[in-house]
Amino acid sequence: PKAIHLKDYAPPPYLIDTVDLTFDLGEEVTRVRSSLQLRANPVRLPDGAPVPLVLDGQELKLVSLAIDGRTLEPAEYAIGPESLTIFDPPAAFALEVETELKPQENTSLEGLYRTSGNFCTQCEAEGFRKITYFLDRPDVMARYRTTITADALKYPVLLSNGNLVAASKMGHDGRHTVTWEDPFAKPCYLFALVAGVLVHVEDSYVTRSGRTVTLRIYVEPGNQDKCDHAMRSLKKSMAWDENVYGLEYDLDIFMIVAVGDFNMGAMENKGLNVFNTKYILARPESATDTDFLGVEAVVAHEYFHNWTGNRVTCRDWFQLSLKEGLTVFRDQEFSSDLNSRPVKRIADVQRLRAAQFPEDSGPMAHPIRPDSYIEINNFYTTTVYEKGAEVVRMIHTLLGAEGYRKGIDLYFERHDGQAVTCDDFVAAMEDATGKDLSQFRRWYSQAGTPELDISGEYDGHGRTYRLTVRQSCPPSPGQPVKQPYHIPLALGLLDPQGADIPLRLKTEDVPKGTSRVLDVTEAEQVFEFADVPAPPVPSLLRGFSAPVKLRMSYTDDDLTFLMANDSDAFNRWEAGQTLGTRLLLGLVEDRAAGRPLELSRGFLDALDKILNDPALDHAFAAQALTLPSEGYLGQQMPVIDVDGIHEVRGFARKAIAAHLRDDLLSTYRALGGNEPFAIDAAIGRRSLKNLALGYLMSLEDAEAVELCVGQFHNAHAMTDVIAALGLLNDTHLPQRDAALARFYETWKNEPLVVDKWFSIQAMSERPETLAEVRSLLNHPAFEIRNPNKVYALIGGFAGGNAVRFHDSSGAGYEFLADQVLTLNGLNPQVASRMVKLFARWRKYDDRRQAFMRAQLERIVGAPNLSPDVFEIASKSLQ
Ligand code: BAL
Ligand code: ZN
Repeated sequence: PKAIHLKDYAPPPYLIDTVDLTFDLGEEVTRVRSSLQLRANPVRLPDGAPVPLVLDGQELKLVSLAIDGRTLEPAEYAIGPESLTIFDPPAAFALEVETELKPQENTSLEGLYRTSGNFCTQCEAEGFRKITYFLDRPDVMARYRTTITADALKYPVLLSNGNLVAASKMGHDGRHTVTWEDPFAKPCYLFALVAGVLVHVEDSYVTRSGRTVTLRIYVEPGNQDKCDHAMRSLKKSMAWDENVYGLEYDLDIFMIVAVGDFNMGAMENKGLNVFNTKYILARPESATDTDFLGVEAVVAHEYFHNWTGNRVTCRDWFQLSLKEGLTVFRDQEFSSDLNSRPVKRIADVQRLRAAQFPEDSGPMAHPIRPDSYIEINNFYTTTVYEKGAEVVRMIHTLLGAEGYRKGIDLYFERHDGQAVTCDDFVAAMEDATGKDLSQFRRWYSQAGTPELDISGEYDGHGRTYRLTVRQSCPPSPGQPVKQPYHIPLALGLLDPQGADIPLRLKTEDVPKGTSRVLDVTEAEQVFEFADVPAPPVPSLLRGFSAPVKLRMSYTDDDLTFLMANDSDAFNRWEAGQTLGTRLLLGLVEDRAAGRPLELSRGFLDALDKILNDPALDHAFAAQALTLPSEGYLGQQMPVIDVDGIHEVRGFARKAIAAHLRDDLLSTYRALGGNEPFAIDAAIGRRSLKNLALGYLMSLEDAEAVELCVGQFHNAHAMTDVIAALGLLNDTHLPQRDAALARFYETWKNEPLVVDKWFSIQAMSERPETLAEVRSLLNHPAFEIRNPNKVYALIGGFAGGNAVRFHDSSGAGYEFLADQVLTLNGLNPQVASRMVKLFARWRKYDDRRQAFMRAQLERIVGAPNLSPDVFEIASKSLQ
């Protein structure tokens, strides 16, 4: 497979103005007729000189080909494995292409495929070429008209983008036909078609300018009662986008279809979003609070794409973060406005650190705008998405809300209906505000997580405080040396009483607030504050104002002080995590050196204060009482001590539980009411209650077990049931197997709940887990063709169970490689996600490295490797 480079971008030689598609859906063969109106691109070919037209196409059978009504002779075109070339087309012409495909054999879930007997499409990034020959690139934008003909009984619902313009009744042949028309030009990756037996729930929304939009969510029969939350989330998204961004929906109908087989979370096709059921279906009995928040965020994300992605799209796939980073930032802000802002920020930063930081320091590190790729599907990464969102957030921080909004308005004024670049976005931000973002652009071109080293010095005579800020960024593949970034450093200074000090730089006449953003632009920079009455404790990178690693020589007392006093809630949490990380890593060393383990009294007291602070938001308290994850701890070590981290973290949990047992019990009892479900403060109560139960269960005493088993049997909300089941799942108690059996029996007809059942078992810390996971592969409910099942069982084990996956026997690695090779032949996108779990192999000890390397080599040497898997496995070995 060959790499594609950003530097080689050239505009398309031909443009397509209109696309008229006719689908004849069949059980054996589906026939697609495509009529395209094409013309030479004047930008590319100013003299109109003829060049061959090369259309993309994969796994298609060409039936007929005509230009302006004339069937082409075989000498006039050539078919390659992935293309159709027409040697000498006119400057403007109508092209008719007829192809046949077999969606029922399509297990890749790209292009047109079957799910639960229905037809469905996924075209981003390059799936449209599996439907018909086309210029499958996002800078070719056309208006689409889609006609679908199918058996009226098997496929009563026929959907495509835009507005329904014609529908026939069932004919004598038992078939019916509909036509959809999308008035907005779009790239082909936003095309969608759905056909099958579906029911829908309907609502409507009146836009700010008074237009009524029909809203429909289509699901398989039996799921209608699980759509309320998604529909409410959609309406909230529509209102939020009007209020915060001034953006209104633009078609008469907005449709969502939820399908059970889907590689991604969801897809923003124009007017016809297709969703993984996981992000639509939610009822309190069968979905957790996390699921509810996920539905809200993903519904919003896809809806927001209507402007950031669809109306203004990407020129090429290197610009993916243009739409994804921006849209993730938008959905994060939406969720923050609807729920608790600090708790959301903590969750987003945890996610960034858990997935993006490792990616950014490993073999797959790439800038948010990559320079090259072999398979674009491999670049739907946490870097492009989550770090991309952080980059947009930093622009928001540097420009302020008002400046940012001016930039957004200019971006749409300039680029509505266009396919543009990340640079166009930044230029709009600059031009609207006058802010120079030239150095800031390095965030788009440099990979790796920058590091900030900060030290502070207080001068009592001069009442000044000097902060020295040094920045650096480690090398990443292809980028040995990095230039300094423009980093917004939000900070405050706390006086000995814990109050914020007014902040005046020595160069300023008056203080500018008590929390402010400094522009860090140099490799080393000094900021000197005046009128500082006593040695302060600095609160740095407030709200995690930049995606960097911060090093500051805080004492344990400083951190405890910040935990208790910082006016920035994120940094209160962060101080606890920093202290917890420091203590746990110290214990890992103690264990390795054979020293006895002991958890610091000061830390226990600080946790005690949090647990017993009645003023604290419950959800925030639960976050603050959670120890840094095993994955995060591992990232801080030069060689990850998997077993040491697992054991020490378990030890610390027990020590905390023993110290706080009575308070944990009373917290549990106070919050443990089996209250009716609501998506509000009850989420926080449940998370703190289940955190308390988790600590208590680490002691495995009879009282805790009784509470846990009782909760499992009696709880109404799935959040509580799953929390209890997850805790039992790590034990060898007889109640464990009984609970798992009962859970399956209760929920065996709900695939999304069965996914939870698989993933819980895959993540058990019990030594038997790998054997159990192997046998679950043969469970009747497991289906390797279904991505959600793979993510739950195989992904749950290899990605969510460090201590068992990295078992020193290497058996976990062999298991994962076996699954990757099976999936490679079925669904390369899913296989590639799984092989990524090997990417960090160099972070482990020699023995584990050797085992993982051997499995990667085995994968790279396997026959018929997809470009998806090849790219990840080979880059991991480099
Ligand atoms: N565009 C792919 C799915 C998403 O990011 O919304
Ligand atoms: Zn997206």
